Amino acid sequence: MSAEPLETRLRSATKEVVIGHGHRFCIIGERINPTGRRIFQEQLRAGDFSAIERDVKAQVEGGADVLDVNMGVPLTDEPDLLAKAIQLVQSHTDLPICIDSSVVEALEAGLSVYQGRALVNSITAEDDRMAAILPLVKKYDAAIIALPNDHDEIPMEADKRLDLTAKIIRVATTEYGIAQADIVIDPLAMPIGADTGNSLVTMECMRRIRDEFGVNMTCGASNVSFGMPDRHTLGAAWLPMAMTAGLTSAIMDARSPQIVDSVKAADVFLNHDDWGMAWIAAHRAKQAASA
Ligand code: THG
Repeated sequence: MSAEPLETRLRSATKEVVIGHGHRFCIIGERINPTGRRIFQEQLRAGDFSAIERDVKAQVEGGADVLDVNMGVPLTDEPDLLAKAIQLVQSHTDLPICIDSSVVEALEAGLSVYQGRALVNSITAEDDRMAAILPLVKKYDAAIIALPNDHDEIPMEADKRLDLTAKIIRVATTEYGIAQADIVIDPLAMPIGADTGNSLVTMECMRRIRDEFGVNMTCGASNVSFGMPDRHTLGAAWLPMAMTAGLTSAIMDARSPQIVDSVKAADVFLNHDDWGMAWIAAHRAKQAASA
């Protein structure tokens, strides 16, 4: 027996995005993230936010539905930086935001300035993380990404990830009053370069989480190709497979036409794009842009 498929609603001040099993895949642009970008880190430390404006534009043009915003720069006031970045992003786009931080104070600072209904990224199954973050999610009426791991250890067995998913959903709904539809599980995409069996475990988790709980799922799609050559081709193959297994959104490189097009083509074949209208509209927009 399969659980009822749930819908997660995110909003900016003026626009709503629905994540759901019967809907077009939700592309969350990963780019506004200084991890591994030394120059961007230096700019942010110096108060130069110009790269953010460029990253917003490139991802909106590339087809992002939501933008992830992470300001994890070492030795900075992350709450202040994240709040400023969120206000800046909202002044340049009407796409909803996924607020990405491991620092509770930064998540709260981001939520306090955000206009709309945000996606908070993320909690784990650890009781102290849930206790610190879920009251904020409730207070600000946000949705939450949850990772089925505890004490910084990523379980490699699907059964363990399913158990932790069940725990998170039970605690968030019964102890913190979060709607199950607002819990987005990250089934933990791991680099294929570390173990080529990783991807099958993740996809088994996706199928079981969809069938048992009906919740939406997202993951860091770039993780799967980390350390491998030709990352975009791997991402373009992996995402449609994951979509078939129940993945309904991903934090991904929205600037890559190869990856974005493969997702949009898969939406057509999964019957998530009525009459292929979105596919045709995107094609016409590309033709108009190149004319
Ligand atoms: N799950 C959840 N949230 C996440 C992740 C996840 N947030 C962060 C991360 N993983 C997803 N975001 C990114 C952002 C950028 C890159 C990968 C994932 C990336 N950066 C370049 C690289 O590694 O080659 C480095 C920067 C550059 O040189 O441009 O790929 O898994 N819930």
